[in-house]
Amino acid sequence: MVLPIFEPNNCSPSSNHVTLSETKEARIKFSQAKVKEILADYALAVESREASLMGRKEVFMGKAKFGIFGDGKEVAQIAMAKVFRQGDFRAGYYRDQTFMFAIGELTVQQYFAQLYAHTSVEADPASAGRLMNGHYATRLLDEHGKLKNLAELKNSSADISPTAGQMPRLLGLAYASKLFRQNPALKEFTNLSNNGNEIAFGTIGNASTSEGMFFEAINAAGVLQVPMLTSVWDDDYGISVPQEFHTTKGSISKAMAGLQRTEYELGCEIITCKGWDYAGLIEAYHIAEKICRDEHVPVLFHVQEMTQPLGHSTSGSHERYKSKERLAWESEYDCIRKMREWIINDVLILPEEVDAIEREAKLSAKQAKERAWKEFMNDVRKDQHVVTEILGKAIKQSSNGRAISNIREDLVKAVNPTRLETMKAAKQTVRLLAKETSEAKDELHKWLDNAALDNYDRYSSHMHSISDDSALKVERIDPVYNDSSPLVDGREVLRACFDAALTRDPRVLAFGEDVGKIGDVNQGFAGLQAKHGELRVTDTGIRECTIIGQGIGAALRGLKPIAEIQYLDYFIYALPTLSDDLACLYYRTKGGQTAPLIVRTRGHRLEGVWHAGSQIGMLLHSLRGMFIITPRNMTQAAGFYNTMLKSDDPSVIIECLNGYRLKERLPDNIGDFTVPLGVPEILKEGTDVTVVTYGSMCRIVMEAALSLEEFGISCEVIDAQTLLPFDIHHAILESVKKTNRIVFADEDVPGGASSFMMQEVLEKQDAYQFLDSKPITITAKDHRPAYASDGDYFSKPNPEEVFEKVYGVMAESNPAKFPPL
Ligand SMILES: Cc1ncc(C[n+]2csc(CCOP(=O)(O)OP(=O)(O)O)c2C)c(N)n1
Ligand SMILES: [Mg+2]
Repeated sequence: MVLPIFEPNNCSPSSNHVTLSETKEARIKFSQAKVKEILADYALAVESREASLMGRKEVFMGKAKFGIFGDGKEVAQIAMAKVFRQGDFRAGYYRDQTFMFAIGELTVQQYFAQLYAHTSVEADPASAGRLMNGHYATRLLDEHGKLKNLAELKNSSADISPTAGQMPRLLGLAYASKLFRQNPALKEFTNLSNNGNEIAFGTIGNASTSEGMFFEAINAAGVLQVPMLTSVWDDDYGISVPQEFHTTKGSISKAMAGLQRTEYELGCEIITCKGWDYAGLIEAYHIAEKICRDEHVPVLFHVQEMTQPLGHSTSGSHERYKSKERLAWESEYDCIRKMREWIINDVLILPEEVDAIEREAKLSAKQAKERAWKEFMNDVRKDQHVVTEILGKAIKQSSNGRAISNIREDLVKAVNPTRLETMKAAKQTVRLLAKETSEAKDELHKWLDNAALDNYDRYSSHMHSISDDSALKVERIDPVYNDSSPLVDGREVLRACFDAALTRDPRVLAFGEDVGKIGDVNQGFAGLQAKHGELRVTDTGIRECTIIGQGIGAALRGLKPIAEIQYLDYFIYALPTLSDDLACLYYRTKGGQTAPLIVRTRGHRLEGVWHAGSQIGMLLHSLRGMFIITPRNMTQAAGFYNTMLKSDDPSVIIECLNGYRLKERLPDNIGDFTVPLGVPEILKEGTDVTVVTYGSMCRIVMEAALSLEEFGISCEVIDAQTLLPFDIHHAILESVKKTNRIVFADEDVPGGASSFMMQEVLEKQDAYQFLDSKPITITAKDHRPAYASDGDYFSKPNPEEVFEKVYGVMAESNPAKFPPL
């Protein structure tokens, strides 16, 4: 038997659907307390709508750059908030203001502070002015960067703009509940979970359900059986594009009907409801909550017949693309209008009383908006006042007084001043004062120095953890060996490291394709599922994007996941979530949230186009905010895993695909030793030329260096070890001071990571001034490697090529000693 799709009986009656316990007649017998609650809900809906209306006006008046609002979605969000409890998490999108108000995690004042881009955590706790309006988040970390007691809080993970980008993370937030409920060793972490009772609430627009991430996440939730309650706010449009272009059968609940659980098969529950039906929504959300929270069954909650009275955003009007009929329908079915009618007709409240509630709600929104603007302006004007005063002095003290006076006048005249106007005025004045000395000039320079620090903090800080658990603060612990330390396959070094981590800390877990039963395709986890259980070492479907999301959500909730992407070549499927969500999480919340996920993968070289990837430049360009770690062997990799497991920063660790069977000595302290980030290792000392490389290329370069030695060329070979961060103490500069020549070698495309390293060393470390020869890069060809050993040899740098290129550098500087080969 197929369990029917739930529809509350006054939403869309159908004889097939489950009838709910209460009839409409029963529901309208309201207690006094209930009436109070209904009226408070109505007031909130009206206040939120007013915030949207005023927000739009603020943009049109030039007080904010852009606005996107939650109008037309208010009532459903109030209903959803009723079943959102302490410990629960939200992963949603830009329409959710009313929900955030309703759970008490956003004030109208904070809402406007974000609209204005007020760069203060107190004013805009979600993003400190870094994100455009409508991007919500609660602060999960305290001021020291430590996780708060999440089980006691109502939590929202931090929104991103790419539509459906919240879905992978949502899966992970729900997955954590399953782990907390089913793994007895996690019961002690009462600050993280109450026995896994937490629901992960997702919201997504109807059009965005077309994204692959949506389907991937919903399917995975059905497979995993996790408490993920995904609401689709369906207003029939995605900006200007109507439903028929988005969804098969014009309805996401119809399209997903095959996921519906049955008496005999696990699956998802699917519930539909109308966005204007307050009572129906409340009832339906209670049903959804029970299924999700108690049974850990994922629920897809399709809210239909929503409207968007103000149009998509401030970027254009919806009259351009909605028909007159549609606009008339939207006006009639506006959820606030419908709720008002229901309150008057069914709850029997007098229209005058409802009017009074509306007036009060609107006034409250207006006052909050005004407070937000006042505080924002006070903040911005502080600097404006200081600079106008200094410029005033400069006018008197400078021979360029007239020009400075013009600059000052423009600054004073600015109606809604921004920081950039003040900065521009200061910098233009500094130029005019360049040839003079004066008190005003000194003051202006002092102000500029301080402003640089303040603006760094406002706009560029918090790329990485600043807590005591920052990966950059993990100190080196050397590996320890004894005379009988065994020589084993590299994979066994890793396996021992993972075993120790799983034994040491119940929060550690690993998952990915083939990670569970066979212990990954290279057996780094061999036997560890049998030892530690299926919840700790786990197979997943082939779904790279949501493997990462699973990790992000679990890490946000205080666990220590290692999420595996089987090959670096398949990283591209995971990249959107890594780049848009994980890498910028700490930055976009200004330290409010972190997801210390370790992404494990393997790359560099083995066989063929899709099993020998080294797209490191791609990672460097898209994953700022994460650490990118490229160990040359499995011992270094193990040390880096130990480092990252101690930290609260996210990272990617790229193991050498061709290194698992090479012999390495197993350290006695396999679970304890650590390798610090950003500290290169000199693999071979030399005096003629410095060769900087990393990963699998270390062995190739070493082989070439030994051959070069025979020809009288002394190479200093340096393993960068980590690319982000890169050589934080400038060890490579010291080497260049000695050799005066430098070569960067790797397996990425020309202009990829080798160029990154070159910029780091020549520009950032200023090594250019010590060079006697042209700096060069040795890279793979422009294409990915062709198949088989010859394909590898002719596509990627080989020892002979490294020999010839380095020899060429020496030949150029001393042709007599090093004649052409
Ligand atoms: C990946 C991605 N593609 C395109 C956009 C631009 N965009 C922003 S909102 C939107 C429409 C979304 O419609 P829907 O999901 O129905 O949500 P609604 O705005 O209607 O609530 C688009 C195309 C985006 N933000 N992200
Ligand atoms: Mg829509």
